[in-house]
Amino acid sequence: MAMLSFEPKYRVRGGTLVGGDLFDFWIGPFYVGFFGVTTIICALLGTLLIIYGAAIGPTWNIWLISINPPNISYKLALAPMREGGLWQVITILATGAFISWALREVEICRKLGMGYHVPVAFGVAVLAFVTLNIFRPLMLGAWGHGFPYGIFSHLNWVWFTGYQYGNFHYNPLHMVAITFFFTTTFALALHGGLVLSAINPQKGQAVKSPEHEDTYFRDTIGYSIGPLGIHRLGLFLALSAGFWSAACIIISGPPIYSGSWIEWWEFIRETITWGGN
Ligand code: UQ2
Repeated sequence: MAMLSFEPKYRVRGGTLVGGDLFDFWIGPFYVGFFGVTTIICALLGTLLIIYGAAIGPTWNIWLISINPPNISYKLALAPMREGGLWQVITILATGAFISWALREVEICRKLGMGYHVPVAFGVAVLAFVTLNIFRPLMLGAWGHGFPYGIFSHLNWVWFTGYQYGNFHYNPLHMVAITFFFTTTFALALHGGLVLSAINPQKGQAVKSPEHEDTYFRDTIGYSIGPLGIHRLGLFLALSAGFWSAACIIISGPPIYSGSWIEWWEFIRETITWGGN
């Protein structure tokens, strides 16, 4: 079915989680819904506050603008607007916008009778953000542990946080996360390459079938995961990258681990005798 006739056919009432029929309409191609309204409100307000924060800050240099969290000494209290309060409000609005967006995706899935894979996937990205700026600061007892909203400033935060734990690349779950990121790009390169090689042939050549794709990999490595399987694998790899990223930063800090990740590996020398010292 052509897209132009498909869309009106499926623009039907229902599937909403909140608000019944009240926000059950489209603006142009965009479904609105209750969560479309909350997304716009949170995103617009948050963006305006970022611009306000830039306006009362020292620079309009796009690389240097930064909305900073409160000083650690404010602990988990609300800070004055100019001293991290803006960051706190913007963090709440950002989280509100992300969760609203995810729930709008859920409503669209329900409308179309589809699975919830896309909102679940987006939810893992939201989890990573919430872990960094809400869960971990809560665990450490101060909003000041969140990262600043700025281009260079967030890079400096990552640098600083990494060095606080010696060398973050020695964090075992950071290693797991990176391995998933690399494997994700590897799988997408294989998949993108395979699909283009089969269905985008030279002029005059026939489009090849999924059987060709399976056979290509059976001929090369004796195994094909299949045209459905590769997408299951891809989603698993990508979600795992996000999940273990959240896990590796949540274990960095009290009450879990506050030493150097380099020294963490000493447990192997201490618990296993390799016949030496
Ligand atoms: C495949 C298949 C696809 C694919 C790809 C494979 C026909 C169109 C890429 C091959 C993938 C394999 C063997 C898994 C590789 C494992 C890791 C961890 C990267 O078989 O089916 O469908 O796109």
